[in-house]
Amino acid sequence: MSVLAFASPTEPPGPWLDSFARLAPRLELRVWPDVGEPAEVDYLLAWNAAADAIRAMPNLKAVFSLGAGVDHLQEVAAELACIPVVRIKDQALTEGITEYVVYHVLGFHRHMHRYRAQQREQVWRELPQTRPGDRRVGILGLGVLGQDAARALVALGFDVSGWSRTPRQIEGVRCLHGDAGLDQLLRDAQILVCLLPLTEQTRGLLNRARLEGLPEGACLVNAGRGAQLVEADLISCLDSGHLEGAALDVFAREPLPPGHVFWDHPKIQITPHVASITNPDTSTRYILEQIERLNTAGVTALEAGTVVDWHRGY
Ligand code: NDP
Ligand code: OXD
Repeated sequence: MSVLAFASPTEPPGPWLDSFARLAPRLELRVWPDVGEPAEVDYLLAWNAAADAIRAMPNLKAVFSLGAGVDHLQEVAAELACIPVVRIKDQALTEGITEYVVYHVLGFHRHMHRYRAQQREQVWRELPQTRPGDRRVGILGLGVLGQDAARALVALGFDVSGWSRTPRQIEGVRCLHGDAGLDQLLRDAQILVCLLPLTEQTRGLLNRARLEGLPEGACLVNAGRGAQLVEADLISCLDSGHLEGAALDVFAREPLPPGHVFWDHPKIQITPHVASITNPDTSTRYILEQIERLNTAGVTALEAGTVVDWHRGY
């Protein structure tokens, strides 16, 4: 019987154990640090600070990140060089992100942030209504999530550009890459959406120079990772009026510390890293399918695009 362990100091194991017990009764389930003999563990489900567990388990056949991001495993990337690390690719997760992005893009597009400010001042004033085709949205990251969000925005009629590391082709989307592509996207984007993974290249990407490169009055939606945004630079661009609003789901420190300047900022909307919450039931099915592929046909049979390449960092 294969042994699967769960390791996360922040995520409750209960829903995952229930899903695995129901869908894979032949797997033996253990929860870190009470895993008995660590050498017996075949597969690890890891989220946030699972480095000790990974270091303790010498015979892992695969590590599954309990989310789409794998930056939480970067500190053990060297130890994971010979073990496939698989991230979640799940329709429920993707739908959640697309809903979050569409919600905020529509909100900024229809000036809901400005109407909220007017309401606080008891101001009755009509703001101009722009057609979606005249609203330019830029998406940083055209992977599983960025592509889905881009397609949904195109379907609503928005003028959508996207940026990736390598060239991409997506119908209806102006696909850009490289430094010149980023400059072009920022120059145009009235609403900027970040769905990038956190890597050495994307850390601090949204700094003052790049935020100032956005058109006057632009808005930011960040559901990638908090460390991609230089927080003080966002505040000064909002306070100077260069940017009109920001919807932030991810933060350099999570939970966002009490008293942080973001909490009370009138131009910032905060959600607690819930743009999409990993669904244990559908994700368990995905993980079991990958375990089956690994056992029957080896690492190369794992779904393309979900196995982490530590050279590129995601
Ligand atoms: P993917 O790996 O499928 O896509 C990543 C995209 O980012 C790709 O298009 C990739 O380019 C691009 N990219 C990476 N590095 C660079 C770079 N240096 N320059 C330009 N483009 C770059 O990831 P997902 O779409 O599945 O997820 C993206 C991120 O979303 C996750 O890593 C996580 O941080 C975040 N996330 C947030 C959630 C939340 O609730 N807030 C939930 C789930 C995920 P290329 O196409 O060339 O490879
Ligand atoms: C993430 C996730 O990577 O929740 O943020 O999947």
